[in-house]
Amino acid sequence: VRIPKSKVIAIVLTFGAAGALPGAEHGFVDLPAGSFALGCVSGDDQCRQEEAPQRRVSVAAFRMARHEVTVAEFRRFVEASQYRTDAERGTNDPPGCFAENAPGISNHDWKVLPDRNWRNPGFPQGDDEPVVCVTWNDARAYVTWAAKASGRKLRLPTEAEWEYAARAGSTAVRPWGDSPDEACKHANVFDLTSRRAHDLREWDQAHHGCEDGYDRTAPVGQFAPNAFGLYDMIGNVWEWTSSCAARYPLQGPDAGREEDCSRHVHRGAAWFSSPKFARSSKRYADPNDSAAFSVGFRLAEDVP
Ligand SMILES: [Ca+2]
Ligand SMILES: [Ca+2]
Repeated sequence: VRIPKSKVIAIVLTFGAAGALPGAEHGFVDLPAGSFALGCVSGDDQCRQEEAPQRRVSVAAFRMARHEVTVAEFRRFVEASQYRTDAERGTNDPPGCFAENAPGISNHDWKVLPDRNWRNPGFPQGDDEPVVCVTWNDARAYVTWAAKASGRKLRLPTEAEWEYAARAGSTAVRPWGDSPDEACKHANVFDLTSRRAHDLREWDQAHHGCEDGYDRTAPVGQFAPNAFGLYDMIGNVWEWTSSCAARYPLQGPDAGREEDCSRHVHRGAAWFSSPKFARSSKRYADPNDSAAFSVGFRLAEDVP
């Protein structure tokens, strides 16, 4: 589907004093119903078996948040609800969040650490950066709270919706085209900046051959949006979806799947992702209680 930018309508949401909706300051984009080819595009030599076969699927109209949920937005939820994340309570297995145990240390020392959580992911984060170290359970709790607080039909996107939104009509490997070295205008990925900040002598993943300026997470919305006006769909942080782990092919956006709902799919790769991960069709499933310094989420909303 090809949608002219002029047809992409930004929804400006307004709220009363008590009605602060997480994500509202950045807004949502109305996405039209459409069909698209989900999964590996032909000629993508990084494509993995779980991304195939490519299949045409239809998506109903919905809304997508322009940005990933930020630290400030997540803090408002925590302060209003007294919620404690899985990693803070240590109720996940293993307890804590996958992180660096010291800045710049080899990736061989990255592991789940009990004292890492969204308040302390192991590197400093500004309020406008995407929240990390949140599990799928935590994302669901946030969405449930935000929907009730705002009276809106907020939810996580399905993975089909996510890919439809990320592609925004593109049939290339990435929303901007096929080249990973073009990433740095469009996404915060594992680039030359990230490489300098990490001692990755035994790192088996390649970096992107460009400079995006951020060694770890970046404030949301720093890079060019895609054709739908959405920011950071690729890179910055992986984004939890509402879709249970399941093999392709999908019969519809989510129908007919043999599902493992103890794991959910996250999409889009992150600040420490190499080119083989930072692709529109890449999908990864993790346990519902898994937290990582590279995984967050964004909101979707039903059209009234
Ligand atoms: Ca980067
Ligand atoms: Ca992202």
